[in-house]
Amino acid sequence: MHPAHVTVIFVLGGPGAGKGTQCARLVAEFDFCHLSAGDLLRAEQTREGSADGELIRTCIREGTIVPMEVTIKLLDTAMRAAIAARDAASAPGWGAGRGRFLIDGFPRKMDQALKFDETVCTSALVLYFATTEEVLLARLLERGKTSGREDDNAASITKRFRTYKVNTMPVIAHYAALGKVAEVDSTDSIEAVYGRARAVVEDVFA
Ligand code: UP5
Ligand code: MG
Repeated sequence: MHPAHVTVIFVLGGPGAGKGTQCARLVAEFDFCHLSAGDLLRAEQTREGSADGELIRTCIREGTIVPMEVTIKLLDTAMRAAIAARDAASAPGWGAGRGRFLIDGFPRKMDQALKFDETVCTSALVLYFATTEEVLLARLLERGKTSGREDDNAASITKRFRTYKVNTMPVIAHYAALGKVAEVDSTDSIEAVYGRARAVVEDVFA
């Protein structure tokens, strides 16, 4: 996709940092299409006839990263479908002729970052939600009481934290070196964090 037609913001941060929560708030106020890589993978996992269901289930439970070809194809397809649906609508919504995407929880490994930049499009910004592991753990265990997510348990959470440190933090460092990272402290209340996130987004699209 040509960068002239699409604007992508990657939304990163540790497991439970509030990526999904803040993206939901941002799309309610700004013109964006929100795509969560984790949600797309969970939908593919349960899709009838999917060849990757078992692989995805195992990776998510083990907190490891699904091979990039699977995730990039899901994202690319979802982006194209969203643009087509928007263009077909009688009153086009988000993006005003330009595809604007919040891509949540991706890329979480350098190979994915480089491949996406090369084959889909480059990102304008990385919105990075940062907080401590203690805060992340408390949020995930609390959510695990009702979420039904197979990875919201102590054993999977430990593995997710390790993968995040080993694979995803270098991605954030890579984009920081390119001057693309806006870091937002996500320790405070949802409302307070949103105030900071919206200021970043407003700045980009002012
Ligand atoms: N909450 C949120 N913000 C709060 C705040 N400020 N104060 C108090 N509570 C707050 O929030 C988590 C919980 O915290 C919620 O209960 C919320 O109410 C509360 P949420 O917004 O869901 O956080 P988020 O960062 O989205 O957490 P999530 O668990 O979704 O992050 P992960 O990055 O772990 O999960 P994701 O779905 O992205 O990926 C899951 C797995 O898929 C990965 O582990 C991996 O195996 C696989 N995957 C890939 O292989 N490749 C990919 O590219 C992407 C995923
Ligand atoms: Mg999420």
